[in-house]
Amino acid sequence: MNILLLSMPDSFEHMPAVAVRMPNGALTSLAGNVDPHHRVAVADLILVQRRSRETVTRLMRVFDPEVVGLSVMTFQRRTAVRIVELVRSLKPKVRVVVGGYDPSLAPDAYAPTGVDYIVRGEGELTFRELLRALEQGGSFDRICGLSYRNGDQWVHNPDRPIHRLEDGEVKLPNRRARVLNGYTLLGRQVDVIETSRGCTYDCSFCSIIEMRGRNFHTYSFDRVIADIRDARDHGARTIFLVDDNITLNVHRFEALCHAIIDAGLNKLDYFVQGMTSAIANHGETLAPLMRQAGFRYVFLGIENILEGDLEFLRAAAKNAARDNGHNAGNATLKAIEYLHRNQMYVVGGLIVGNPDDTRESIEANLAFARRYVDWPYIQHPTPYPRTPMTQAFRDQGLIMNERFEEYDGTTAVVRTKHVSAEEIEYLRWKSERWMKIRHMPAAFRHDPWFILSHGPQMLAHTFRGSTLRSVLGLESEKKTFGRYKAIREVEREYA
Ligand code: B12
Ligand code: SF4
Repeated sequence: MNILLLSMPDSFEHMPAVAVRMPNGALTSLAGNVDPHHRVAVADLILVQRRSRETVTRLMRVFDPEVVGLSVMTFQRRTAVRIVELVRSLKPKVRVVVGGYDPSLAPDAYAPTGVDYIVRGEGELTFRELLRALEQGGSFDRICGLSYRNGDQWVHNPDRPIHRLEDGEVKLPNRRARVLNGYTLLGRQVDVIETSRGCTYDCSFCSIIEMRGRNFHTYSFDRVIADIRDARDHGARTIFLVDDNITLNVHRFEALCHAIIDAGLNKLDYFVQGMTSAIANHGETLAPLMRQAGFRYVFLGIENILEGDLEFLRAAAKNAARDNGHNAGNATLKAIEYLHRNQMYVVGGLIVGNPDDTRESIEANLAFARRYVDWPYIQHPTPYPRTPMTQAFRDQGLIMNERFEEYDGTTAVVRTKHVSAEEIEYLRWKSERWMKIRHMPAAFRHDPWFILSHGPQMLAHTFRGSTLRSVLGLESEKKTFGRYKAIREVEREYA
C-alpha cells in the first residue's frame, strides 16, 4: 500500500520556522516498522509551513496514498482537522489515521471529524497491525491501542502494553521515507534520535504519565549509535535527543557519552533535555563528559524558582540538590554552573502563571531567567488533555480560553488568582524578547553565515509588532503587544 505520513506545520513562539525546523521522530519510526512491501512517504509540514495545502495536494496527487496518517499535538488539532478535510476532498475513499499526544489523550475530539482510526499511545506495532488488517480485510477488534468506527459508534480497544524497547522489536527509523527537505537548527541540518522512552516522575503539567504510565525503557547503545550514524549519513550535523527524560539514569547517560566518543560521533552537536537535579548532583563527572561527547545545548526543566510553584507543578523532587544524601535546596544554580563551566548553553524551561502566582512571583522568575539562562524557553501552564494540572485549573475556575489552537505554551490560556491571563503573557513577552537577543553573539560565533543571512528575519520574528514609533518609545509597549497578538492570530492559520 502507499502510505503518506504527515506532521503538522504549526509552530510556537520559541520555534520560529526561520531558525528551527525539526523532523518529527514518530513518523520515521512508524515508517521503519511497517511491513517492508509498503511504500511510505513522510512529509514534515513545518518545512513548507506556509504552503501546507499546496504540498499536501501535490503529495496526494503524486503519491496517491491508500492510507494517510497524521501526528498531532493539541495546539495543532484545528490544522489537523482541516488537513483531514482536504485529504478527503481530494480522495474520498482514503483511510485516515491519527496518532500522537492529542489523539491519544483526547480521542473523543476526533469522533466528529473525517478520521477513520486513532492509534493511541506508542504507534509502531499498532500501526503495523492496522495496515495488515486493512490489506487483508481482517478485523480490528484484536488490535490493542486502536480506536475505530463501527457504524455510528467508535470502538476503543484496550490499551497496548508499553513496549519494552530492550527486546529490539522496534526497528530503526526509516529516514529515506522523507520526501521534503530543509531541516535546520540555527543553520545546521538537524535530526532527532531516541535513546529511551518514558519517565518515572509525575510533573502535573506533563502529558507523559497519562500517555504511558510511569516507566523507563531504553534502546541498546548499538542501536542508538547506528541511529546517530544513520542521521549523520542523511546529512545531520546537529542531533536532538527526544528522550522524555534521559537523565533519569545518569550512569547510563554517562556510558552513552562514552559510546558516542568511542564511535567518533562527537563532532556532531547534540541538544538534550535534562533534569536540574541529575546535572547538579552528578555534574562533576557528567558535565565534562557531555561536553566531550559534543553536547552544546541543554534544555533544563527548571520549571520555577519558587518552592510553592514547584509544589503545584509537582516538580520539587526533580529540582532538588543532594548533599551527602540530604536535601540541599534547589538544584538549578548548581546545574547551570556545571553546564557553563563546561562550555554548554542552558535553554531555561520555566513555567509562569501558576494559580497562586502574583505579578511579583512572575517577575522573580523572569529576572532569574534574564540573569542565568542563555536562551529562555518560558511558557505558561497549559491545560493539555488529562494532565493533573488541567484538573487543578478547572477546579479553581481559572481556565479562560478553550481555543485549543492557542494551547501552544506561550499563549496564556489560564489566569492566576491574582493576575489576568493577558497580563501574564504580556509580562513574559516583554522581557523574553530581549533575553533572546543576548544569545546572538554565541550563535554567530558558531554559525556566522547563518546568523548574517537569517539574523534580520530572526530579529523581525522576535520583535514582530514593533514599529519605529514603539522602538523610539513613542507608544506604549501594550500597543506593540496588541499588534503582536494580532499577528500571532493570523499566523495560526496554517492550513
Ligand atoms: C522532543 C519533544 C519536543 C521537541 C520536538 C522535536 C521534534 N520535532 O520531534 C521540541 C523541544 C522542539 C518540542 C517542542 C514542543 N513541544 Co514537545 N515534546 C517532546 C517530547 C519530550 C518527546 C516527543 C517525541 O519525539 N517522542 C518520541 C516519539 C517517537 O514518540 P511520540 O511522539 O509519542 O510518537 C509515538 C506515539 O505518540 C505514536 N504517534 C505519534 N504520531 C503518530 C502518528 C500516527 C499516524 C500514528 C499511527 C502514531 C503516532 O507513535 C509514535 C511511536 O511510538 C514530548 C514528551 C515529553 N515527555 O515531554 C513533548 C511533548 C510532545 N511536547 C509538547 C508540546 C506542547 C510542545 C510545544 C508546543 C511546547 C510546549 N508548550 O511544551 C512545542 C511545539 C513544537 C512546535 N512544532 O513548535 C507536549 C504535547 C502535549 C499535547 N497534548 O499536545 C508534550 C507531550 C510535552 C508536554 N507538555 O506534556 N517538543
Ligand atoms: S521529569 Fe520531565 S518527562 Fe518526567 S514527568 Fe516531569 S516533565 Fe514529564
